[in-house]
Amino acid sequence: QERYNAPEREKHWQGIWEEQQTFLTSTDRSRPKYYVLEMFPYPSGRIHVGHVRNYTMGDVVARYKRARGFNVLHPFGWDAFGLPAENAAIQKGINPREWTYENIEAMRTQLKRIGLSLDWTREFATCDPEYYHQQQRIFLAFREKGLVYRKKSKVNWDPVDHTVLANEQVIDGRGWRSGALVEQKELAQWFFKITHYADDLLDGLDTLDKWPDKVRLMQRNWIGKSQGLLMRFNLSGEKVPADFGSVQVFTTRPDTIFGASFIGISPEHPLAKELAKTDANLADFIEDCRRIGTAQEDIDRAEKKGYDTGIVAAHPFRSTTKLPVYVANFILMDYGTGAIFGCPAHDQRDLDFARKYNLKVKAVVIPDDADPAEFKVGDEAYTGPGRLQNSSFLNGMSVEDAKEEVAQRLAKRNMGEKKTSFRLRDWGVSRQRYWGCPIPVIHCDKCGVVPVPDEDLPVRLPDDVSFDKPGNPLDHHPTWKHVKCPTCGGKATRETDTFDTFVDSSWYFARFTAPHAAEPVESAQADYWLPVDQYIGGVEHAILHLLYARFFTRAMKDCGYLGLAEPFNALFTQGMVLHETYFDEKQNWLAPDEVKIETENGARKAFRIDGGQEPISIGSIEKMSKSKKNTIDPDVFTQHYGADVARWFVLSDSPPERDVVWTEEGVQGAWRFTQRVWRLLNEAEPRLAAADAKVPATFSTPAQGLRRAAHKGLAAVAEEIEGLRFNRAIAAVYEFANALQAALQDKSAAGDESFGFALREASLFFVHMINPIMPHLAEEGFSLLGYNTLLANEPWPEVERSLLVDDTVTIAVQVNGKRRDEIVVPRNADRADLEAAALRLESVARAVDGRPIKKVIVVPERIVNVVA
Ligand code: ANZ
Ligand code: ZN
Repeated sequence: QERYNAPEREKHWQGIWEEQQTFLTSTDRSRPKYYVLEMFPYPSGRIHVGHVRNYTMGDVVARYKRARGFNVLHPFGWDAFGLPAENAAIQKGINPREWTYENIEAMRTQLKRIGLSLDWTREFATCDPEYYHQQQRIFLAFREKGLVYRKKSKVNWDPVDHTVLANEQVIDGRGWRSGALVEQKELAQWFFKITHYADDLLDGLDTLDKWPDKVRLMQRNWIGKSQGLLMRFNLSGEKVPADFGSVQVFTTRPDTIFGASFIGISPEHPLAKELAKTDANLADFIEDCRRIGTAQEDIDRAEKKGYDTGIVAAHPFRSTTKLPVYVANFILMDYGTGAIFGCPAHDQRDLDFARKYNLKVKAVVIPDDADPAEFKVGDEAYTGPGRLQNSSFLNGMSVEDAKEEVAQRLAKRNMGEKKTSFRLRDWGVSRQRYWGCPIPVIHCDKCGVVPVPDEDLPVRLPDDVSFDKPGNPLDHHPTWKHVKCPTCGGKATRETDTFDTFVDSSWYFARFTAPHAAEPVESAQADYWLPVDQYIGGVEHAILHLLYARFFTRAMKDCGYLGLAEPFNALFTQGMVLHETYFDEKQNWLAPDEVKIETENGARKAFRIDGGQEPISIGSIEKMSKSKKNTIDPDVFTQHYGADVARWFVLSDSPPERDVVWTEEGVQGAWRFTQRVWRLLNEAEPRLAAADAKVPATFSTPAQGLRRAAHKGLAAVAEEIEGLRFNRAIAAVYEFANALQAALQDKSAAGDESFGFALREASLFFVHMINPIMPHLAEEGFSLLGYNTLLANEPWPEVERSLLVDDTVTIAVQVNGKRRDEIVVPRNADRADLEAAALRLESVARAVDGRPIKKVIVVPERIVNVVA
C-alpha cells in the first residue's frame, strides 16, 4: 500500500470543504450555539508556528463541538491598524494600506493550508472602512453617554523632529529617528472613562470561573482597589505659600503613622509648582523628573530622588514631631492625592528614599513571633502583619485595629476621611499616528468640538499620504483636515488623532456575529451568539486587551448595542512554541534548516548542511524569533509534511497552556504516526466488507476487547478535548492505535463475524478520534472506509457506557488439573467463549502436547480445566 501523500490529499480536502462551504456558519437556531474564537492576528506578513498552535487549538474545539451537534461560530479577522505599516511606508516607501492588505492576502493563503474550519465569509480587517465606520459611531455613542472626554495628558515629544512618539519609538529615552532626548509634553487627548466601571470590572471577575486564576489576579491588581484614608497634615515654615496651610495625603497604612519620617509630594503637585516659582533649584529638579518617561516601569526603575522644600508638616498625634516635606520623583500626581507620608520601615520605596536622604527608619509593626528588642529593618521594609509598637495609643494593636483607630480619631478632628482609590486610570485612546481609525470629530473655533454627523461617516483615511516629514501625515496632508464646521459652516479642522489599536480589538468579537451589518452590531445575532464560549490567546493580552474588551462590552451595553457585560465566558491562554538556537564560531545565528544534527554516543552535535566539518554550537531553547533565526516556516513545513503533522505536533508534547519545544524528532514522530494511522486503516478496510452490518447477538472475546478499547478511546478523546487537554487527547489516540494494531494482528479473530463488526466500528471511531486534530487524514480515512459523505458533517458517535467499565475477570486455566496459565475475559463471557479462549493459549497447546482433548470443564468466572 502506498504512503499517505499528505500535501496532495490535504489540498484535495481543503478544496472540497471550500467548494461545499462546509464551515459556513449555520442559520439553524434549533441547535445550541458555541462561539469559539482565537485572538485575531496582526497581519505582519507571515504566519508563524505560534499562530499554528493557537489556531489549531481553536480549530480542535470548533470541529469537536460541531460534531457534538452545536451550531459553531468560528470566524477570523485581522487586527490591521498599527505602527509597523507606517514603518514599512517609511523604510520601503510602500503605502500602509497596500502593505497591510498584501500581508493579509499572503497570510490568508497560508492559513488556508492549515485546514482550519473557519467561516471565511465573516472575515474582516479592522482597517476596512466598513469596520471602522461602525467604530466611529460607537465612539460618538459613548461620547453621548458621557463615557468619553478630552483632557490634557503627557506624550513623548521628540524636540528635533517636532513629533509625538509612540512608546515603542522611544529607545533608551531617545527618539528612534532623531536620537534626540525625548521630553514630555502636554497635549489635549481623548479618554475613555473606563474608571466609571472600575468596581463592576472588579466584581465581574468573580463570575469568570472559566478564566485562569492568574489572569483574574492580574486584572484585579491592575484595577487595584485600595481602601485607604485621606489625611490632612498642617504645614509650617517660612516658605509655606499662601493657600497652602495643609497638604492632604492618601494612605492605605494609617496604622504606621508613628513611623512616619517625611512627607512626599509629586513634582506635579500644585504645592511643588507654587514653590518652584521662587526656587530655581526646585524648578530644575522638577524639570529633571519630567525626563523619566511616562511608562510605569520607567518610574519604578528610576532611582528615587527628592528635593527638600524646607517646609515641615506637623505629626497629627505628636505635635513636637515635624516631618520634612520633600518633592519626590516616585510619587505620581494621578494617584490618590499626589502626596504621601513616608514610613520607611514598612514601605520599600520609602525605605530606599530614607536611606538616601538619611531619614529616620522606625519599625512600628513587628511580626507576632518577633522579639521587639531584636526586630530590625535592614534593606527590606517589613510589609507583613503584626502588632504595633513605639506607637503611643496604638501599642499592642493589630494592624487592622490600628488602621480603624487612627481613622476614627482623625475623623473626629476633621483631619481624615476614608477613601477608596483605584489604580486603574482612564484609557487614553488618542494616537498621533496615521494608520489608525480616525477619531470622528471636528474642531471649530466658535463651536468647540463638534461630532462628525452620522451621514458624513465614515471619516476615511486619505490614501495619498507622504511619510517624508516626521510626524503624523494626517496633520500635514494638504487638504484632508480642512473642513467646514457641521454646526456653523465656518472654517474648521478635523481631529488628526487616530485611535489606539486596542480600541479596534475591543469589540471585534461582537462584530463577527454580524460582520457586514449596517449597524455596529445586530441585536438578534449578538444576543444569540454572545458571549464567546471559548476564547483562546496569548497570556501577553491578559491585562490590557481583555480589560478593554470587558469595558467596551459594558459601555456598549449601556449604549443599547449589547445585552451582556462579560464578553468571554471561558478563556484559555496557550503557551509558546520554542526552538533550539544555533550559532557559529563568529556568533552568527544559524537557522534550523541550515543545520543538521548528528548524535554520537548520545551527544548531539550540530553541523552546517552546506559542508563544514567543524561542529557549530547548539544554544539554548528559546521563543522563536527572527533575531535568533530559530523559526520554522509553517509554509515550507506543510508543503513537505502536511498540515496534519504540524497540527498534531504542536499539540502533542506538552499541555497546551505550557510552552512546547519544536524538535525534529517530535516532528518525525508525528509524521510516522500519520503514516501508521493510514496503514492501520488500510489493513482494516479489506476485512470490513465481509462484516455483517447488523449488531451481532454476542461478541467474541477479541471483538469485545476491541470494542472496549474503541469506546474507551473515543470517550477519553472527548473528555480531554472538553477539558482542553489536547496532549492527553493525543495520548488516548496513541493508546487506541496500539489496541487496534494488536487486534488486527490477533489471528484468532479471523473469520469471526462479531470481530468484523467490532473492527468496522473501531475503524470508524478511529477516524472520528483523530478528526479534530488531523482533519484531512480523517476525511481520507473516512472515505477509505467506504463512506461517501464528509466526516466534517458527521455527528460524534455515541459510546456505550457499559463498554467503558472494566468488567473483566481473571480465570485460571488448567490442563488435567494442573495450573498452566490464566486468561482475562469479560465477566459476562459465556462457556463457549471461555473454552475457546483457553484452547487458543500457546501454553495449553504445549501441555496437551498433541493428545486428543476429552473434555473441557468450565466454571464461569472461576476456572477452565482442559482434560486431555
Ligand atoms: C503611608 C504608608 C506606610 C504607605 C506604609 C504604605 C506603607 P496602594 O496599596 O497601591 O493603593 N501612595 C499613595 N499615593 C501615592 C502616589 N501618588 N504615588 C506613589 N505612592 C503613593 O498604595 C497606597 C500606598 O502608596 C499609600 O500608603 C502611600 O504610601 C503610597 F508602611 O502611606 B502609604
Ligand atoms: Zn462651528
